[in-house]
Amino acid sequence: GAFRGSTVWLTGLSGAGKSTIAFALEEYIVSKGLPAYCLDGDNIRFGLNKNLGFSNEDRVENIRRVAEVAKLFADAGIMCIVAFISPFEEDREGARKLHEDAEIPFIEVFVSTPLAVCESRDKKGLYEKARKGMIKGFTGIDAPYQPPAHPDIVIDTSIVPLDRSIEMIIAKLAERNVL
Ligand code: GGZ
Repeated sequence: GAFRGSTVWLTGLSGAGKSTIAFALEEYIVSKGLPAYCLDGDNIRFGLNKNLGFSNEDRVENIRRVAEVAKLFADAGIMCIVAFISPFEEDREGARKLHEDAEIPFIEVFVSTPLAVCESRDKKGLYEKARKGMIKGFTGIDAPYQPPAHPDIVIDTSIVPLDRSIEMIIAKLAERNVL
């Protein structure tokens, strides 16, 4: 089918592999000559959302703004790939509804890598700090993560190789006539 803008929404714990999947998907789409752009903490939390921290309230506002920005990118004809923990089901459902009301395709990918695996990776040493109480309110340790009830795709990166996870997302996009 013809390419149209869409949002691919990745949710999961810190260290689950959201960013890795997001950037590999972006690279794949762009290599096909199609427009894609990732939104993540690095380009949102240091700019648009630099007034927000990690309280529940701030995470809700973080995700609300990210959903609005993703909708704008998708409406402009770009595949917007979103990689935030987005721990609350209500907020992800809000993001989905925002897109569906505008008839913009929205695909939720639950990066379900278990906490034990994320914690063993501990790329930035944040889990260790959270366990020691040096970071308060860390997702999965002393702040909640609500798994999606109805994700479009589930990927456990401790089992599924990166190229296979990209194939799964591409197949779903094709099924939705987005690609
Ligand atoms: C969770 C935190 C926290 C707390 C800082 N809890 O591995 P990272 O470093 O790069 O990914 C985490 C990122 C999470 O930001 P999000 O904007 O995705 O979160 S949310 O969707 O809940 O708004 C982690 C780092 O920020 N980080 N403090 N307390 N992750």
